[in-house]
Amino acid sequence: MSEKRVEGLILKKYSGFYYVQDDQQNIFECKLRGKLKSLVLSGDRAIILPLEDGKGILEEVLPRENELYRPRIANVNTVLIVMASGRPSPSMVLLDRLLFLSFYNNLVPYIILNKCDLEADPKARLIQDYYPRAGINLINTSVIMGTGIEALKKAIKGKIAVLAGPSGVGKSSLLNTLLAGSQVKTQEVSQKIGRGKHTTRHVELFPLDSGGWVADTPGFSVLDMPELKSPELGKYFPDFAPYFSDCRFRNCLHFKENDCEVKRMVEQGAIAQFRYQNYLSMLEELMENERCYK
Ligand SMILES: Nc1nc2c(ncn2[C@@H]2O[C@H](COP(=O)(O)OP(=O)(O)OP(=O)(O)O)[C@@H](O)[C@H]2O)c(=O)[nH]1
Ligand SMILES: [Mg+2]
Ligand SMILES: [Zn+2]
Repeated sequence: MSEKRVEGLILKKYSGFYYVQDDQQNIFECKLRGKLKSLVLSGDRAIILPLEDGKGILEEVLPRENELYRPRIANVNTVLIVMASGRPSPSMVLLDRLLFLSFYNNLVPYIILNKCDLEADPKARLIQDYYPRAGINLINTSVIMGTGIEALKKAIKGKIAVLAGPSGVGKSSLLNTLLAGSQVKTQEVSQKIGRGKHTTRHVELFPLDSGGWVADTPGFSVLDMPELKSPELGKYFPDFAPYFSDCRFRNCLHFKENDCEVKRMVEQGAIAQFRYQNYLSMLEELMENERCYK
C-alpha cells in the first residue's frame, strides 16, 4: 500500500462507489473523500488515492473539456451514429440532426452503417454515396459477418465514444461485439446490455482492449435544437461551408435569398437535396424559436 496518488478515468458510479480506471487498466472502487463536493460524471478524469484490495479514495475531479447532458457524461470525443443498412431503413432526418449536434458540440461523428450483410436500402446507398464525399467518416459494419469491427475499434482508440441512433439498428450488438473477449470483467454488464436494461441514470463507460471507451447509452436522447442564432446553423454543415463565400449576402441563411451559392449547389447536385431539406427544417425550427423568445 502506498501513499501515491494516481490519475484515472471515472467509468461509472454505482451505489455510492465510483469505479476509476488508471492508465495501467487497473480499476479501483472508490469512495468520495468526505469534503469533496464536486459533481462527478462518467468520463471525468480524477485523482485517487489507491488503498488495498482495489479500493481507493476519490480526492479530486480534474477540469472537464466538455459535458453532454443527455446522457450526462464528460469528455466525450466521438459520436458513433448508427444506422442500419436495412431493417429498419435509415432515417436521414435523425442522421442529419445527430450530425449537426455532433459538430455543434465539437465532437467527431462517425456514421456507422450496420447490418451491411443485408441488402442495402436505397437510403443506405445515398448515405454511402454522399457523406464520405462530404468529408464525413463512414464505416460499414456487420455484427453477423464481423465486417468493419477493426475499423470501428480504430476510430474509438484513445477516445471516449457514445453510441447514438434509432432503436433496432444494432447499437447494443455492436457494443457486445466490441467487448467480446475483453479482459475487463464485462460478463455481468454484457448480459445487462443484452436484455436491453439500461440503467440510464448511471452512464457506464466500457473500456475496450483495443483502446478507448464506449458509453452504454442510446446517445443523445433529446434532439431539441440548442439555442443558436439561425445564421449560425450553416457553419455546422461542413458540406455547405465551402460555398458560403460565394453567396451574395454575408449573413445568407440559404433560404429565401437570391444569388445563394448553396442553393445553386443543391440545384447542381453537389449538395444533396435531402440534406438541404433537413437543413431547412432545422433552420425553420431555430427561426420559430427566435420568434417565440424575442
Ligand atoms: N442482419 C443483421 N442483424 C443485426 C446486426 N446487428 C444487429 N442485428 C440485429 O438487429 C436487432 C437489434 O439489435 P440491437 O443491438 O438490440 O439494436 P439497438 O440499436 O441496441 O436497439 P435499442 O436498444 O432498441 O436502441 C437484433 O435482432 C440484432 O440481432 C447485423 O449486423 N446484421
Ligand atoms: Mg440497445
Ligand atoms: Zn446562401
